[in-house]
Amino acid sequence: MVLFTICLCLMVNGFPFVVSETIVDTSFIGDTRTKILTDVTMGSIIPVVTETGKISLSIDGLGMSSASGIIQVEKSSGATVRSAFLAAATTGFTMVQLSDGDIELDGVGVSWIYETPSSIESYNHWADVTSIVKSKFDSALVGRVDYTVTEVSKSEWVDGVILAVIINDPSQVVDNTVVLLFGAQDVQGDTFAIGLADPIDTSDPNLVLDFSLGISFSHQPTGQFSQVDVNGIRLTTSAGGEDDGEASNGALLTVGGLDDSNANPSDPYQTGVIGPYYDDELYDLLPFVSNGDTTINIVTLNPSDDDNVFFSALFFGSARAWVEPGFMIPEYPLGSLMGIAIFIAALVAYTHIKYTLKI
Ligand SMILES: [Ca+2]
Ligand SMILES: [Ca+2]
Ligand SMILES: [Ca+2]
Ligand SMILES: [Ca+2]
Repeated sequence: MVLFTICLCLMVNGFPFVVSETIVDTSFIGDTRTKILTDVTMGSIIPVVTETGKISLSIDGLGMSSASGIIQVEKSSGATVRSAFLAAATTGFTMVQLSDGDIELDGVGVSWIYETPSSIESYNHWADVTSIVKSKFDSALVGRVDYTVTEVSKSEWVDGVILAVIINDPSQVVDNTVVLLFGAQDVQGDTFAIGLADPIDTSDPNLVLDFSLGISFSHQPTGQFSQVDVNGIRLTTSAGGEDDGEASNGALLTVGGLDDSNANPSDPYQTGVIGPYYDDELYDLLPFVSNGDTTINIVTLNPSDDDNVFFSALFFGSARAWVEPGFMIPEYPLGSLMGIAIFIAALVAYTHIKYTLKI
C-alpha cells in the first residue's frame, strides 16, 4: 500500500486552515483490507476497494422492519469469493451510530472498519465480511447463496445493508476492474471522478461500464430523489426509493444489483413521482463516454435534503481504472482570494504527485 497526504496548514484571519487530501494507491492487485483511510467522511463517497482480474461482482441490498432477513450472492460455476464487504446505514435523523456486533451476518457479529456521519443526521458503516461469506459461498451450488442479516440493535434504527462480493470467476475471459466506494455524499451536491488507466476503447466488444448506487432513507413516490449527472449529462432524476426494502422508516434501502437491469431510465428528467422502481439504481455509463476518454465525472444532488447516498460500485469490463474523490473547496475561505489561492496550490500539488505516481 502506498499512502500519501498533502497537507497545507496556514493561518487565515487567525484561524488555522488545513487542506488535506489522502491519495490511496489503487494500482495494486490483492488484499485491500489493510488500507488506512483517513478521509472517509461526510462530503463525498470515495474508493475503498479496487480489484482487477478475472472477476465479477455480486451486489444485494436489504432494508427491513423485522429483525432478520435474507440477502443473497449470485454464484456461477467454479466461482469463489475474493473479498466481501458490508455497508450499513442507520435510519435518517436518528443520529444512531452502530457498535460492532449490532448487525450479524449468518449469526456472526460484524466489526466496522470505517464509519462516517451522513448528510442526514445518521451514520454509515463499512465492514470486511470476507471471512463470514467465503466458505459457504465457495462450497455452495451454482445459483443464489443466502445469508441471514440480523439487526441486533433495534431494527427501526437501521435502514438497511448492502452486501458487495467480488468473485473470482473462471467464466471471465478478460481482466475486469471493480471499484467499491463508500462514504456520504453531501445532499447539496457532491462529485467524484473516475480516472481510467487506459483510454476508453469503444471498439472493444468486452467493454462494460456498469455503475451502481446505494441510497438509504429515500421513499418514493414522493419528491425524494437524487439526480445524477455524468460528464455533464443527466443520467437520472429519480435515484432512490425503497426498492430493496419496505415503505417504512428503518427499512428504506435501495442499491443497483441482483434482479436489476443496467438499462438507464428512459426519461432522465423523470423525478421519483412514478415510484421506486422507475430507476433501480443500476446504470450503464457507456452512452456517456467517448472513445479516448480518460476520465468520467459524476455529480449527485438530493434536492429534498433527506436521502443518503452512501455506496457506489463500478464494474469496468475489459478496462482498468481508479477513482478519485471530488476535491472539495473548504467552506471557510471560499470567496476569499486567500482561500482560492490555497485551493489552487493544493490542487496543483495533488495533481503533480498523483501523475508522478500513476503515469
Ligand atoms: Ca431496519
Ligand atoms: Ca436493487
Ligand atoms: Ca437500471
Ligand atoms: Ca429506485
